[in-house]
Amino acid sequence: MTDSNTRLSTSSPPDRARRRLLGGLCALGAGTFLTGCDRLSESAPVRAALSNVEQLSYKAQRLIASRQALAKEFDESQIAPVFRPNGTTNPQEDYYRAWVENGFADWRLTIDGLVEEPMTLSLPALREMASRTQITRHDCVEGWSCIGQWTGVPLADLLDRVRPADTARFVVFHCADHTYGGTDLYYESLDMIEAYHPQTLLAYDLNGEPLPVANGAPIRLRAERQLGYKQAKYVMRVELVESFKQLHGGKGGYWEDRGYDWWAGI
Ligand SMILES: Nc1nc2c(c(=O)[nH]1)N[C@H]1C(S)=C(S)[C@@H](COP(=O)(O)O)O[C@H]1N2
Ligand SMILES: [Mo]
Repeated sequence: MTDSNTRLSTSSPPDRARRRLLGGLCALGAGTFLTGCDRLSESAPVRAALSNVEQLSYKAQRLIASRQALAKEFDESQIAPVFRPNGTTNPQEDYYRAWVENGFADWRLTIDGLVEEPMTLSLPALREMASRTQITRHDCVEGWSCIGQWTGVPLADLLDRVRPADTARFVVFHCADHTYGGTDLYYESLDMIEAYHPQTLLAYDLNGEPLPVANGAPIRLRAERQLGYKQAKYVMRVELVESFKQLHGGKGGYWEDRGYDWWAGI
């Protein structure tokens, strides 16, 4: 927990997302307004327009700030004895069975798509990176909740390493499992603000132990301000995209393709 506290004050990942977004807003402002001369800016209609812009950017800031709010974190005494598994709990795909058999020794995470430096990382390489630990409540739309402690790599740190292209707007998580034996692989997606949020992790430990197969071994996404179906398990590949229209059903997630909302904010 000390780790997570210091991390928050030192590397402040939300600032990175904020800078990206404010950078965009400022660029817009610069092109439109900073060309005018002082005299022009004193005229009443221009002053009104400028003040509207100020209000707009204030609202945008408020919006960004609220999107950076932290999900509630809990006390160790509140951790559930067993973290209830749901959806796929034991993937039967041959490649997955083989990974389980050799303790994920030849498992690799791929990060690619719209990035300057695509990467593949082993589990030990992920574990060597700076980590964050958080105790949070998972809320499934089926009407149950569960509190667990997650440890993993902040997604922001991984994104910093691969350097997203300016065109990247979403981060897609491709999973190893075909849910309920169907033909579609599970997948999910987040926008860049959610991806850079300090509580968004690729988690490898649950309650201080390696993540069990039932809960998504070897790594699963934790995006703590989103509902359960966003918390992709068995993540194999992280892909940065401009749009998810071309993927699977085009709605940005396995359950979204089946009618759930893409925005699953709690
Ligand atoms: N790969 C994959 N991820 C998934 C699912 C799944 O079936 N496959 N189910 C989702 C749903 S609906 C929930 S509530 C959570 C359950 O996570 P848990 O098994 O750790 O409780 O995982 C989500 N992520
Ligand atoms: Mo769920």
